[in-house]
Amino acid sequence: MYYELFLRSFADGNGDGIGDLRGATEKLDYLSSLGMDGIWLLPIMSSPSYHGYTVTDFYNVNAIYGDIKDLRLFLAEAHKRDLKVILDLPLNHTSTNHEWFLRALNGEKPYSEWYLWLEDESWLRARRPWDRQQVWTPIANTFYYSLFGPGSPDLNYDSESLWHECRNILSFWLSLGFDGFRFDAAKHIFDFSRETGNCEYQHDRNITFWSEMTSHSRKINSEAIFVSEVWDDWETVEKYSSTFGIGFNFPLSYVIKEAIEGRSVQKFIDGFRGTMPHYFNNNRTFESGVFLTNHDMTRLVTVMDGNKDQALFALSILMSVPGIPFMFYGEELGMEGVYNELFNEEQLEPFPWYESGFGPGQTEWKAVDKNRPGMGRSYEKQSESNESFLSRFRRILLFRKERPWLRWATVDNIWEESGCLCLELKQDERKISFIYNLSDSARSLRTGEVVHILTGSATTVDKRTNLGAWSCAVVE
Ligand code: ACG
Repeated sequence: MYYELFLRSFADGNGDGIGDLRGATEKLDYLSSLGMDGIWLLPIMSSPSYHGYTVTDFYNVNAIYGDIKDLRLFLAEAHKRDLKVILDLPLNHTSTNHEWFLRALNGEKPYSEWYLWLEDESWLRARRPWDRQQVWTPIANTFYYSLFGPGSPDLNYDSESLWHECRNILSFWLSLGFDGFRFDAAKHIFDFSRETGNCEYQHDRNITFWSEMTSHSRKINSEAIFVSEVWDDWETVEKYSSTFGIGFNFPLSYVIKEAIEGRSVQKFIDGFRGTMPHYFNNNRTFESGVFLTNHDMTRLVTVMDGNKDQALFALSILMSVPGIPFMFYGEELGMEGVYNELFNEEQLEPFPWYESGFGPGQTEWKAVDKNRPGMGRSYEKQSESNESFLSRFRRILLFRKERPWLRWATVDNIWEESGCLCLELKQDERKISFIYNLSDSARSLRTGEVVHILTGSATTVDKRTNLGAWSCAVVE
């Protein structure tokens, strides 16, 4: 299990109100107590943006987070606790303030070749595939290609010397002790076609690029971990995943949430078959990075309209599917937040350590709105009770932690019975069944002896189980 950590909002180690590496180092025991095996660190390189995806120096830590020494300590302390750490690396673009871009504007080589400039007026008609936004930004007498907006000019990987630079970047971070990378925007390396003058994903060329980068990394650390961010349908995710070893399963995150919203077992079964086909057999060439939400999405409790039982139910489903679960920071507290593309700080609010909103380590870099003091959402408040959202959430995580074999399990069967969803998994001699009630009222069905209630309530009498609303029972 991996924890997706946004340093700025997590824990402050130097009293400036901004989360940093020292602060996060202090909280590693907390992450271990949640059952985590690793951390996905959102970008930490020098950057003018709060999210860090527009980089100004690929070989340095953003000064607000600390320095290389702080990073080494963070990595060493994480490793002491058997926590792997992967770095989010946005190689698709830079900041407009990156020296490379500034020198490119001056016409200096090789930098001028490292970005994409308008060569034909007709290219201006190109639009971003998913929302039809324009992709060319005017500057001086020309335009540069910038799929993610004017602040992030795309790098042009037609240039050989850029590939060389990327290999150096990977070597740099791996030598510092990172265990691998979450490769940002993996399908975007080549996403503009000179031939048609349109945005078009060139999947084969992208995969060639990533094969080169991952094999280079494996020469430095043969066990390096790579996770691809390919936000797309299942077929596209699958195309890329073998190269990386782990591919984020975006479609599954929708299937789980939509099935709950629609209270539809059939929707889940159809979606699951479509988004996890590789888990029905043993011959896998990659694993799924499974998750419910991330920093580009509305938070879990908010999606569930504030219904915490449904949120825990969603987590129970996630914790029973094969693959590697990833969890966005703060979801364990039931933090709320709506994703807003233009101002996406909304779901990045400071992690509330204290009920008063203040105290040592608390970050205060932005105003809080959805997760205010006194709402009972803090770590402090929720640690007082065994029945708090945090305590219930943690128990579900620990259930998974105690069954590491589920990562490699095969799905034996998935079916509907008496309005409930049943999922059976196996590996060698091991077998486990999950029974979920995706509805607002109790259901009764024939089962084996329930040994564990992952969330909600269940009672078994004479092999008949009465399963409460939004409950998940386990027969093992
Ligand atoms: C990554 C990071 C994100 C970051 C960047 C840029 C990339 O996680 O935080 O932005 O460094 C697209 C890209 C992703 C990208 C997101 C934000 N994420 O592919 O790599 O945008 C469709 C498209 C997707 C698209 C998604 C966005 O297919 O490509 O993601 O919409 O909503 C079904 C469909 C599926 C569809 C979904 C959603 O599932 O099957 O195809 O996805 O529905 O409709 C950061 C900041 C930004 C800043 C940028 C420079 O967060 O604010 O601008 O950096």
